[in-house]
Amino acid sequence: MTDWNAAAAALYDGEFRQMFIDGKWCKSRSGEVFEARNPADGSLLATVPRGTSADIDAAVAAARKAFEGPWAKWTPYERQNLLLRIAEKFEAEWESLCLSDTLDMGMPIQRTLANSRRVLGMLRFYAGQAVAIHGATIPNSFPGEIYSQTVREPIGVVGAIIPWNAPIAGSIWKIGPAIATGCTVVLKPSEEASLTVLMIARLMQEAGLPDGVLNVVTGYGAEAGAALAEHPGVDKIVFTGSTATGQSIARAAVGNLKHVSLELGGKSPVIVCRDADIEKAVPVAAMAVFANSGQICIAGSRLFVAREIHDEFIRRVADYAANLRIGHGIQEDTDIGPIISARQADRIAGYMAVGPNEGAEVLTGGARVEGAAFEGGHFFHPTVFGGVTDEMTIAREEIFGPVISALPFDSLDEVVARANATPYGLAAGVFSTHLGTAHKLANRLKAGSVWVNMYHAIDPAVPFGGVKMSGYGREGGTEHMEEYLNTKAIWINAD
Ligand code: TXE
Repeated sequence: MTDWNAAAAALYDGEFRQMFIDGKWCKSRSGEVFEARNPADGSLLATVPRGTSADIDAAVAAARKAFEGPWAKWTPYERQNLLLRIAEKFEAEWESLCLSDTLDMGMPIQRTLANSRRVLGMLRFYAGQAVAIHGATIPNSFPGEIYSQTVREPIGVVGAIIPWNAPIAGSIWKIGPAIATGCTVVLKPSEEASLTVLMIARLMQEAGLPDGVLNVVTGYGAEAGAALAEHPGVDKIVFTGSTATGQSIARAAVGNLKHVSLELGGKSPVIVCRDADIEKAVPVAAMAVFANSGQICIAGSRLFVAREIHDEFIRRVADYAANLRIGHGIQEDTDIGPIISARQADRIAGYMAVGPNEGAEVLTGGARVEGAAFEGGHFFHPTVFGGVTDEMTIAREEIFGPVISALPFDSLDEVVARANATPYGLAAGVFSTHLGTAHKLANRLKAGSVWVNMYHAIDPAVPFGGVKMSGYGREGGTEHMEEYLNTKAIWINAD
């Protein structure tokens, strides 16, 4: 059994960690640094370079040089092998990677460990895709011996900007398809969670990733992130984060008309019909929000429950919430870890205050967790609000914390209209034992993913992404490769 405390002490001890450009580990051009702190107790883990536009320039130049250099000559089979070697390396170092995430961004260690199936599966899925990319020979309308065919080409230098709430999966989702297709990457992790991404770069380098194919520039959004989004040497931006930042990235990308994929926020509905299997639905509906302390883009934060079963159902969800164990992510029995930062905690506290002010009733939680064991961190009791109406702030805005708004409904038409009445469209959940009802709802909900009698399922082979202001583009599935490829038509006159 792993002694996580001993492993944590050996992993980070406040030292300086360099960033990664052109296969070399380096400081920022300015020499500035910023601190990476453990959100569970505020302790210093490491300092990292505060990259700015000068570092982004160097990273983009390295990515371009690699894209046009020997990397372009790698066969799909060589890229496939590299991805498989990276997967092996990750598997061997999996506990360290997960521990790094837990220390740097607070996710309970049991949850990071459990993500392995998906992340290792992603790398192996992309390895399969690397050798499956191909064009077509297309019959045309020209007389004579004129042939037309398509070839798929890598889009070029990809700028990737990721948030702090899932650094391992978040970075592999951006880097994996780039390696599969032959692109190169400049990755800007969140300033709240850089350390695991740097570890990922080191493991990839050890697995044989050529210089310049992946570059990691640590730094702040307004400095390094904005410089990457507007850089004329970048062909595509892939971004996961808030809708507001996604809008600013899309604006910045207009300069050289770079391609853009955005995975943004949500206010996802979970609909519990009167014929739902309540026993099974309660824990799933609760964890649809409380997993990762509510810091997940797909959090099913609007819980619509058929009026006949509403009171009973939300009482059970509240009981379930009250029994979740809150603690440091490093403790193996923790269900609810810390919130990433004081800024995010203040946001959540604001919503917990605004709920009752607008007339919602606190059924459980509704406050920060106090006590010596929680000092230096930001912890909240999982919270369920009853008596919520659609107009309330807590029912409209993404909270990104452990907060459920329970809303009764009377008919399917009504709940579909209310569930869809949001600018977002990332995900939705349906609980029903009636096949027809489940199908009708799944078809009519405006969301990139709909889960029936389950939630949170994400798989390497299944496309994931949003509609409306939750963004565009898909990650996962063969669609994901399309995001990193251009199609070229080649005509041949054989006459
Ligand atoms: O997100 P940001 P933040 C939502 C959630 C959360 C809110 C704020 O509601 O409460 O966003 O979180 C970089 N140009 N989500 O501030 O700002 C930034 O450095 C280029 C939903 O963490 O979107 C980081 O690397 N880049 C979400 C990344 O963008 C910029 C996950 C995300 O930061 C930039 C996280 C700029 N101008 C938050 N400004 C989800 N969809 O999963 C910032 N960044």
